Amino acid sequence: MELSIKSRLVSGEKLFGVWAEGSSPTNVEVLGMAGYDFVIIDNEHACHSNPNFLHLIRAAEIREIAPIVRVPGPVVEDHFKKALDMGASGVLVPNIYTKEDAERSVRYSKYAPIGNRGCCPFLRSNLYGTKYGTVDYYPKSNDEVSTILLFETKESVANIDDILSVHGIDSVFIGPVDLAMSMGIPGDNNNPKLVETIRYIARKAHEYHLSAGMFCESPEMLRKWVNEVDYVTTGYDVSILLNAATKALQDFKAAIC
Ligand code: 3PY
Ligand code: MG
Repeated sequence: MELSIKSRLVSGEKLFGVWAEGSSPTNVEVLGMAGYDFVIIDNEHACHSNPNFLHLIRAAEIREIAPIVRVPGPVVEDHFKKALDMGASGVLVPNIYTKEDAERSVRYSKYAPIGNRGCCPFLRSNLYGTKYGTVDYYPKSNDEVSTILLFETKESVANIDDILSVHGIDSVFIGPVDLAMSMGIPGDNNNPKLVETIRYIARKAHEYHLSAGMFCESPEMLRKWVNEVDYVTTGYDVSILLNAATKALQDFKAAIC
């Protein structure tokens, strides 16, 4: 990993991220140029194939935007290994329900003694052996890689103390979309039950000295949560392109009216 957001999160810096749902490295490069701190390459909902997300990680590095990969879930070790070995600076793990899910996430993303990630120092993540050598690479990787758990099920909220006491987790990310669905109130962003639950997750994260991030749909949504969360994602590459393209077309059409 070339770029780490871990120490920046610990220092309380407010960070802004964006999702890569499209599979274009150029999109990632441009998002870096726009000044985002991190990009989440979505391997849960989007359709990146493994060799392609290597290109997205490279594009992120060129523009110094930290590449985080959202793996499909906490169960399959291979998903973590491929993303991190290619040089992702962290993993976002969705569909967390239990303490076992958190333990697996740490086991697959951190080297011993914290986890049990399969070892090889000659990976791209260590610039093929040249970045930290063959001994220092493992502790350095553990220092730099962010293991971020996505709280988006009511079960994860019920088990929050068990989950957050697992050593090796770096951060909590709140997913209001699935969380609302899991609570039986899909799409109801202002529902007091959802609002209270989000507040509770952020408070708990801070109680465990972890940073709390959140998916924000709009600046208005961020205004509501700015005092409770430390970092946010602000949209998708594809929706940013769609909105800008729609507006540009409208503006040009307006010029000939
Ligand atoms: C959700 O809100 O469910 C997400 O996965 C996005 O953060
Ligand atoms: Mg989700």
